[in-house]
Amino acid sequence: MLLNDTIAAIATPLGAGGVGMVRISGEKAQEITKKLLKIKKNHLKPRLMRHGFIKNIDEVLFVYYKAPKSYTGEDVVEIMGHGGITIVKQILARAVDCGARQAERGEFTKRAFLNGKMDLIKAETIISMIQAKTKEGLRAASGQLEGGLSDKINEIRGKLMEKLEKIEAAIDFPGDLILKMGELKIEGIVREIEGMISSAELGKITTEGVKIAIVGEPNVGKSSILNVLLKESRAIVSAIPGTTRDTLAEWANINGVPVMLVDTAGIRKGKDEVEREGIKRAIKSIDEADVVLQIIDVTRGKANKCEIPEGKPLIRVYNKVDLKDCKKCDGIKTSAINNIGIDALEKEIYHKIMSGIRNNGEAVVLSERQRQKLIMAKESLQKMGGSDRISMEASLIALELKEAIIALGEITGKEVSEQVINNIFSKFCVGK
Ligand SMILES: Nc1nc2c(ncn2[C@@H]2O[C@H](COP(=O)(O)OP(=O)(O)OP(=O)(O)O)[C@@H](O)[C@H]2O)c(=O)[nH]1
Ligand SMILES: [Mg+2]
Repeated sequence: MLLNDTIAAIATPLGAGGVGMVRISGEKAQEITKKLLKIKKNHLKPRLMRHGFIKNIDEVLFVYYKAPKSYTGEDVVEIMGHGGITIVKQILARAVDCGARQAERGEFTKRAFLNGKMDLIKAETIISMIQAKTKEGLRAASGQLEGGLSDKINEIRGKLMEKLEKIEAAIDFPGDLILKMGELKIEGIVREIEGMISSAELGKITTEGVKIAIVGEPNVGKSSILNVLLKESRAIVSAIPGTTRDTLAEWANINGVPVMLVDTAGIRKGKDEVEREGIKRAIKSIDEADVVLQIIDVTRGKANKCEIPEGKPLIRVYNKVDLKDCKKCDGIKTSAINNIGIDALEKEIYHKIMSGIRNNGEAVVLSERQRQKLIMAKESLQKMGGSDRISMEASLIALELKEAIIALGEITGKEVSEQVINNIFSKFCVGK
């Protein structure tokens, strides 16, 4: 991908709206804008909103940002027209006629990264913010925009580089090849990284959410439970066993955590091919779920507790308590049709989600890629500092240290391959 051409894209969603924006970035942004708007004056004044007409298309407002004080670090012009699909498409087409190239996904943000306007943590944080499903998830991600996490990782990386220098100096004096690990003080850094990894688990949950499968025998009230949790009548409910035949997934917000609820076909010996396929899918969704809700009908005596794999977080939900009390039930008691026990169920779901992680209240939002790198850095450092190894050859220590330094550099983007960069920015939309 070239950096020296000028790109353009529609920056607002394609649909009818109040405003639609086309963004242009690159050396020729000014020149293209002048052609587009038929402006004669030699220079556009930076950061001043102006008014103009694009012939046969629209009446617009536009702002010029002079490099490097722009989102991408290049000359940028943002043109705002009335929000109509044809209008913005036509403005973009005209910009292309005037010399711009249509931008690829995430190309504006990629340029911002390559021009040093932001590191990869910020770029990936922006993806998380755009995808945030709850305000809690958004808050966790946006708190990172100011750069606290980048600072922390850069600081750790800096400390490790200092240690590496010391060790490399020692290697130059063969007499001192054995180092005392204690003198390196690696444990504190390992603990710091561990703290970040566990905070990242919380960050992942609040931004990406978790998957919950609702399973049980036919007719126990699985779809009814889904509907009350969603507060809408999403799934078909009927007294006929075997109503739900396919899996049905829908996002809900439970105490700020985005939760994908998956309603499934009742598990029994399937009567026909379609039902058997539905049951297969139900069993598969148990596998894929982070938490399983097993719904049991209290009127039906001994519950058929279908096989839930050992270790899978499980909540037993005894439903239809309006019909029959259930004193010895070891779970949450509900009546889906009377909205009884639903608050308790939501609390229990939240509790189960959070109990799986170490929660120190601080959420760090990292992509899976970044989390893996943090784990790699930690493991390299731990290889150096095992308690059974009081001493280790300096050249080996240096090797592990370098690994950790590279892994941390890959998180912020200081050391990262072009392929990784392309992969990250392809997750953005066009125009971002
Ligand atoms: N009395 C009572 N009836 C309920 C309750 N929850 C669900 N039902 C009824 O039980 C029947 C089955 O409910 P569904 O939600 O369709 O059950 P399901 O588990 O999804 O059933 P399948 O999709 O066939 O596996 C319906 O007639 C519901 O109205 C409850 O708490 N109390
Ligand atoms: Mg159902």
